[in-house]
Parts: sequence; C-alpha cells; structure tokens
Amino acid sequence: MRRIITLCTILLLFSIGHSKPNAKWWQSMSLYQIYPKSFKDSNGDGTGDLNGVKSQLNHLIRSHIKAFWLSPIYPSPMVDSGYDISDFLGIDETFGTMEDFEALVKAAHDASLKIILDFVPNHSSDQHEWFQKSLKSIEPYTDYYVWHKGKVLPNGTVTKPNNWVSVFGKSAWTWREERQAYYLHQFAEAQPDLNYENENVVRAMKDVLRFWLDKKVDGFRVDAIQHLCEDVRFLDEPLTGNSNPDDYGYTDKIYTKDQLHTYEIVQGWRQVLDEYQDKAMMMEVYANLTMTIKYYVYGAHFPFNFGLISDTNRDSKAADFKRVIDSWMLNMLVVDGPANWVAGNHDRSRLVTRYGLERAQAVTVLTLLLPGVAVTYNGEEIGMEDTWISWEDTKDPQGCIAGKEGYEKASRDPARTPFQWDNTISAGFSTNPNTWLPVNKNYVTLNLAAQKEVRNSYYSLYKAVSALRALPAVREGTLTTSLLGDDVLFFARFHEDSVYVTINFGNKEETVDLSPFIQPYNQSDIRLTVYYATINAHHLIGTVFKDIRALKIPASTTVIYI
Ligand SMILES: *[C@@H]1O[C@H](CO)[C@@H](O)[C@H](O)[C@H]1NC(C)=O
Ligand SMILES: *[C@@H]1O[C@H](CO)[C@@H](O)[C@H](O)[C@H]1NC(C)=O
Ligand SMILES: *[C@@H]1O[C@H](CO)[C@@H](O)[C@H](O)[C@H]1NC(C)=O
Ligand SMILES: CC(=O)N[C@H]1CO[C@H](CO)[C@@H](O)[C@@H]1O
Ligand SMILES: [Ca+2]
Ligand SMILES: [Ca+2]
Repeated sequence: MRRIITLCTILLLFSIGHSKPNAKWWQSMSLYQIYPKSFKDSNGDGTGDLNGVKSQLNHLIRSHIKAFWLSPIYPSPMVDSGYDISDFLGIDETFGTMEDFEALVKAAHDASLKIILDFVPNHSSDQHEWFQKSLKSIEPYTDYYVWHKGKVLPNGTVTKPNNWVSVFGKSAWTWREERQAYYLHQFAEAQPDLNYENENVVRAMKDVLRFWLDKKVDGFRVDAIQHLCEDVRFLDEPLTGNSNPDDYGYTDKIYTKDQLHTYEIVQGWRQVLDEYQDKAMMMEVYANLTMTIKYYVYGAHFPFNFGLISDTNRDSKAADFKRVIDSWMLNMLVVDGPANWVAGNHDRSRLVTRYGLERAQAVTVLTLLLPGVAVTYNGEEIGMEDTWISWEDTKDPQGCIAGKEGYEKASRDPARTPFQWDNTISAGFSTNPNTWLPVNKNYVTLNLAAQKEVRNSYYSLYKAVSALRALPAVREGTLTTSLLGDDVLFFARFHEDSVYVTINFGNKEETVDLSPFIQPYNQSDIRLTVYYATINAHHLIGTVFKDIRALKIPASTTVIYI
C-alpha cells in the first residue's frame, strides 16, 4: 500500500471512519432533496406530487442516490410553500393521499432507497387546529404557542413585547384581538411558533415523529432547528447597528437562536428515533461552526454543513475552499458522526448561478468525493440555473413581504422552478403548459434527456463522479487536502485504492507536482489515469500519466485521477 507523507504546513490528513464494521446507511449516503411541488406532476394540474416522485425513482437510482428527502408534503395553506403545516399527520391533497404516500414508501424501499421526511417543529400554520383552539384559550391548547400580553408603555399604550424581528422581516409579534395578546412567529405571520416550554407540545411533537416512523420512513430532516426555543424572559435583543427595525439583521439573536433548551429537545427526539431501528435525523442549521457541531453531540446524526453555500462563492480562492473543508473535518475528529457537504437547497440561488458553470462543477465534485454524506438539491445534477420570476408570478412569502421593488432580491422562487426533464411541454414536468411557477425558458437545451446524450454535460459529470462513491477510497478512505500554489486545490482519498482530484480555480493553466503525495515515489511504478475532467480538459479522459511531477491543469478545470 502507498503511504502518504505529511508536509505539516501544506497538507492535512484526516483519518476518518476507517473500515467501520457496522457502517450505517446514512454515514456515506448520497442524499437527494426533492422539492415536491417542482419535481414531477403526475396529474396535469401544474404542481408536482407524490405519484410524480414515485414515477421518477429510476432517475435517482441511475444517479447513484441512496436516500431522498421530501420537502413538506403535509396539509398546508401554502403560505410558505408547505412550511406552514395545518396537520402534522396528513398529506396535502395537492400532493396526493396517504395511500399514495404509503405506495411511495414501498416503491422506494423496493428500490433500496431510503425516504426521509421534512420535520418542521418550530411552528405550525395559523390554520392548524391547535392554533385555532389556542386562540380561544381551549385547554390543553392555551399555551401551545408563545403568547405574550405585550409591554405597557407609561402612557398606557400596549405594544409589542420586545424588538425581536422575524426571519422574513418585520416584527416577530402579531396581535390577536380574540386572545388580547401577541403571538410569536420567527417566520411568517401565518407560522406561529410552538411553545416548547409546554410539556404537552414536547410530547405531541414526539408523537408526530412516531406516527411517521410507524409508516416506515427512514428518518427526518429537521427544519430551522436553531429557532426552536426562545429565552422566556422576552428581553430586547442587542442592536447590531443596522438601523432598520424591520430587517432581520437589526438585532443580535442572543435570545431567539441556539438556545440550550433547543439542544435538549433534540436529544428527546433522538430517543424517539432509537425506539426504532436504523433511523436517522439531520438538522438544518445556519449557525456558527461551534453551535452547529454541537448538534452531533446532542443526538443528531448530523447537522447540515452549509460551508459551500455560506462561506465560499464565485470569488473564493483555493485556500478558502481548503479552509471550509479542513475546519469541518477537524471537528469530525472529535464528534462521532459523518461529515456532510451541501451545495444547494430551495432557499439559495442555484449552484450554477452562484458559482458560474465551471466552479459549480468543481463544487459538485467536492460534495461527491469528500468524506461522508453528499447532498444534492434536485436540479443541481443537471446544473439548473435560477429562473427570473415576475412580481405577478411570485409565490414565496419572503418575496411578497419585500414588495414589488425588493422582491427580486428576497424571493427564493428562482431556485424552485420545475425540474427540467426534457424539451417537451413544460420541460416534461407536467402536461399542463401552466405550472405553479414558470419553467425556465432554457429548458429547451438544458434538460436531463439532452444531457444524457452528451459526454461532457453536467449530468454526465454528476453521474460519472457519483459512480466513484462505490469505491472503498471514497466510501471510507482517509482525506488529504493541500494547496498547490495559489489557485490549485488538491485532495486525495486513500484506502486500499486511491482517488486524486486537482481543481484549478484560477484563469490560467497550472503545472503541478503530485509526487509528494505518493511515497515511495517510484517513477516507473506510478500511473495516474484521468477518470474525469471538466470541459477544458475533457479530451484527457482515459489518459495515463507516468510522470506525475508535471501535470498540466487547464484554467478553471477539475481533473479526477484514479
Ligand atoms: C404612547 O407612547 C408611545 C411611545 O412614546 C406613542 O407611540 C403613542 O402614540 C402614545 N399613545 C398615546 C395614546 O399617547
Ligand atoms: C457562536 O455562537 C454562540 C451563540 O450564538 C456564541 O456564544 C459564540 O461566541 C459563537 N462562537 C463563535 C466562534 O463565533
Ligand atoms: C519501482 O518499480 C519497478 C517497476 O515496477 C520495480 O522493479 C522496482 O522494484 C520499484 N522500486 C521501488 C523502490 O519500489
Ligand atoms: C432550507 C429550508 O428548508 N429552509 C426552510 C427553513 O424554514 C423556513 C420556515 O419553515 C422555510 O421558509 C425555509 O424554506
Ligand atoms: Ca399534480
Ligand atoms: Ca421557536
């Protein structure tokens, strides 16, 4: 076996998950996020649905996906695309019936795919029976939500309890005459926060988990977890210096995010999962690294790693990417959990739009070949781009609240348009020419069917690189990262086999020497074969290099060697 030398300053070696005998399915899975409204419409009403998902499981299997999570499919007035749930135990009729859901679970399991649901514990819809009863102070629902009588000013006026701002902008408090009180909503007004100080709520939400686990789902992706609990003193949060009290950034979130009680609740959910076998829980957390990693300790199988969304962009240097990778991996040495890499979701601009095509491909290679879990948002495997949406077509509350002038910056709709399957009507997403959000006009050329035919398409890259995930080196090998000059990031995965990747983020050709990473270096012995290369070096695929001391990497190009 080849050994690796450690050049302390330029090279970090992570030894993770070495041949774990009882490796669990979630530790090295390729996880696919399905946004159900936009994946596949089976009945021609212009909105995606569960039968649509079921009809396309083959696409997941061919793409080497092992598990998929569905954004919310529960009954909802759809004020926030299903994240405003009016019944935690049902299926919204837009998506189908409970029978359709059960059939999807069965079809997924028959295909050896794991199915994961979105769990949205922070809030319900204001149309939920619990909230309607809470409004009327009907027990036991009176304190199911966070109610506050408000602050009484010296002149007798009652006003909002404090300066807390909603994630979507404006006050997080809304007055209800019926209750003569304010309720808290960290998101839209129609999304009242549940009160986790109330043991009945804690119990009720655990029962929600059991309900779906009994339906054989394999786990949960937990939404907006860091907003779960609030400090019950309801004090003003310190100001940040941003002068607009309607901006989420107006206050420093010391009382409304990352509260210790939140972690304790998560621990309770883990106990529920452990009543079953082989179930996984992953958290959506946009917090600093310390607060994020803490979820590993408190029972989550993993919190999503958004480093490639939040900390790098189209201007980042190779060193920035290395820092994002190394900082997460260093934490993996101390927690018992798999690393994971998320490059996109329905809240952020599309990967290609954020990074540009060539860098997006590099990021896709990173997510697929770094250790642990790879997460793909539907459409990213074909390099879908943001779609311009008119004010009239805007659906996202974050866009609507921002108004006609500001919606383009605030709306998340551009990343949520229908999946582009082929070049037929509505991109093969629906037989209906009118879809819930318009289809991107580029579907005529940018679609899955077309990309399957082309060797250097986004999907060909995705599929070829995904196939490598079956190799021991990628499944459970160590990771080495290194900078080769200012612009080239190198990483390698080693087990009995090896995979090497060079990414040139710069705009000129670079020549690199990979010999330090392979010892003892024996020139007549070592061969690197180009397994895949992005567009500027595509012609090199299959080329065998014997002299690895001077490999040429074209500008803006990713090359994978085995
Ligand atoms: C009471 O004081 C608040 C804050 O100074 C002011 O906005 C409000 O108009 C006052 N109300 C009355 C009835 O004077
Ligand atoms: C992370 O956030 C927590 C709480 O929000 C804060 O106490 C801590 O100082 C932060 N750590 C870093 C490194 O910023
Ligand atoms: C180098 O490779 C050659 C040819 O495979 C082999 O004969 C030789 O023993 C190797 N030398 C070392 C030091 O591994
Ligand atoms: C990525 C993600 O799922 N974000 C969701 C977080 O929670 C809010 C409120 O439920 C949603 O609006 C986001 O879409
Ligand atoms: Ca439909
Ligand atoms: Ca909350």
